[in-house]
Amino acid sequence: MLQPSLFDDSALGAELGELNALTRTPLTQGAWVDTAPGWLSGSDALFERLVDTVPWRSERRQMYDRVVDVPRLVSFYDERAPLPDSMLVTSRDSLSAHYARELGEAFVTSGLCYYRDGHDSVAWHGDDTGRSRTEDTMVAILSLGAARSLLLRPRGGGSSLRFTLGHGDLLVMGGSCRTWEHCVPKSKRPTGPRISVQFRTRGVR
Ligand SMILES: O=C(O)CCC(=O)C(=O)O
Repeated sequence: MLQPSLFDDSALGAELGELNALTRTPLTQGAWVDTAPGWLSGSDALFERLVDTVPWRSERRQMYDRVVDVPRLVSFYDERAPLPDSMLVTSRDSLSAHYARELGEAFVTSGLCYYRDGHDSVAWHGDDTGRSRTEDTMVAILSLGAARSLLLRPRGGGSSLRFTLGHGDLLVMGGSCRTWEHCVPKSKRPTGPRISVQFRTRGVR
């Protein structure tokens, strides 16, 4: 059950903030992250709609040399698939317009992950399937619902950076982000549900 954010006023409808106020944090090897806390205000109603309307399925994922169950639900919309909510279209198009010059192409696919509670998680991994294995790209993550930690570390280990993401927060990984890995660890504290929406470019997973 989602505890609404004190700052969420879904009754007024969801509204996107300015992307000009993004904070960029340079990482190593030409990777970086942009963050915009509360980018989508009034997002709790969108969270509830997505819980009900998205065709969630369980996930198996290649982790090094094994395929393992991932404790979270997922749904993937390729570039031809209609998105389940017009607010996702608005968010994706706004990100595409903002990053057009730097990225050189649009965000076209949407991957949704549903962490039902603190037991759900995803282990360290990189988004390195397809073109992102060798090319610089961007992955924009819009977080809805309860806040969870997203950790980033250089591929192969090193100290990690922690971002706490929920209730409309935006985080964009860019540059050589393939040289970094990320994870959402389990939480021992009682934790509400979170949905992560990842917008990617063509041929990137
Ligand atoms: O939950 C998140 O925001 C991270 C999603 C993620 O790591 C992925 O699916 O690649």
